Amino acid sequence: MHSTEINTTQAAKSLALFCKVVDNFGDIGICWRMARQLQQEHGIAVTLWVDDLRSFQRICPQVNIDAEVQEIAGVTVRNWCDQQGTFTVADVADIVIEFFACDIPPGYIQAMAQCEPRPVWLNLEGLTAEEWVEGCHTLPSPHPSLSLTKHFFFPGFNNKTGGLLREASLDHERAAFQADTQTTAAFLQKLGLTEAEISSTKVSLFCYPHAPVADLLKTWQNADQPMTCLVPEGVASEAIATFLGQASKAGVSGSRGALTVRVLPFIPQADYDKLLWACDINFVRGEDSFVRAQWANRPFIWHIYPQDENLHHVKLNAFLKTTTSATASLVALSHVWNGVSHPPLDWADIWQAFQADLPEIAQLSGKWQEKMHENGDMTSNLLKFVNAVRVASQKDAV
Ligand code: TRH
Repeated sequence: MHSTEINTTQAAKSLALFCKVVDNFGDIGICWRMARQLQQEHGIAVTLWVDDLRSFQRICPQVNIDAEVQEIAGVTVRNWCDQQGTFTVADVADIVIEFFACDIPPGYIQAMAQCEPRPVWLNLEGLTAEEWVEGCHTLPSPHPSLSLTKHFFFPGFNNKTGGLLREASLDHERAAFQADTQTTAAFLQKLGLTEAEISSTKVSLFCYPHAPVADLLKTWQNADQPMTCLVPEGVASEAIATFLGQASKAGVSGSRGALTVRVLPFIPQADYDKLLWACDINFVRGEDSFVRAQWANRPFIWHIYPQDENLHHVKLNAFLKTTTSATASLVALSHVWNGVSHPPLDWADIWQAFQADLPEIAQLSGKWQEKMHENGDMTSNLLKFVNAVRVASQKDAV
């Protein structure tokens, strides 16, 4: 926490991360992941302010939705609920992050303006591969009336951006899991998969409700190899219920032709990684699962978060242009999956072309991962930037 004394050389020790859950799980998913990494890998005392503990509990069952303050995995979690109370400089952390431009409490901002030195204040933005991000990353934005400056921080896919969230031990854990078929099988068995399902081609499915899931399921039904589609409860419920002929509830499964669909419970965030590692192909969405799929070493298809005026199509194409793992078949499937194109092609043709390219896509994905590693991880990059801002502001103060 802050003191009113000038603190010239010390590195930042505390951080407050403000998270407003707009919808779904990505907002809290990203904040929770980053909070843990800051604490575990960098020893920062993190306070995560979150306004929707119920959503948080879906991805982290330890969350007590009635607690005002709680400690989870070394992170202080505070229920952010209309706190109009007066904050003092003692409440202000060395680093203050507002996620996705959420408005942090005005009283907190007032207290920030009284701190010496000022905290480093960042607005952590959403992920996009569009080029304009490079010009906006780390830009300062002075407060209109207080002596405070906020900086924009953008995740991204090159070293002109903040990079992507990735824990230091992730690659090692993923490789060990994937190399050990018994561990993988035990994980899948725990989720209810039969032996036959475990040895089939496994696809995880996480998408928004408007995805053309029925078309895809029909295609897989006619596959020449057994396929198992693993879908967390609450995802594409309507299309899944139609396929199953019953409500899409955790534990329910059904088969038609070559395809078995199994509904999984919505699993804790750490296990979601394992699901991606255990499957042969992953359908992911939004931001966080999209990034996790890139570290899973498996081909994936992204369902992008929909935006007005089809802005998301621009973002999707920006990514497909940037990534080195997009074969023409992957682009074609991504386009129909996201409604960018409605070609008169048969779904079976699109899927078959993608399937034929899977070995090549897997190889290209490995190269893409290596390229992303060169940018460093977002949390470390963010802390480097924070230190640079602190050093610069201390020089200005002299
Ligand atoms: O849930 P998302 O669609 O989230 C977001 C939000 O909509 C957000 O407002 C928007 O800005 C962003 O998308 C682009 O998808 P995402 O980002 O993949 O987040 C899902 C989180 O849920 C991720 O941390 C993984 C986690 N998860 C689990 O923990 N268990 C599960 O079973 C599944 C399917 C996901």
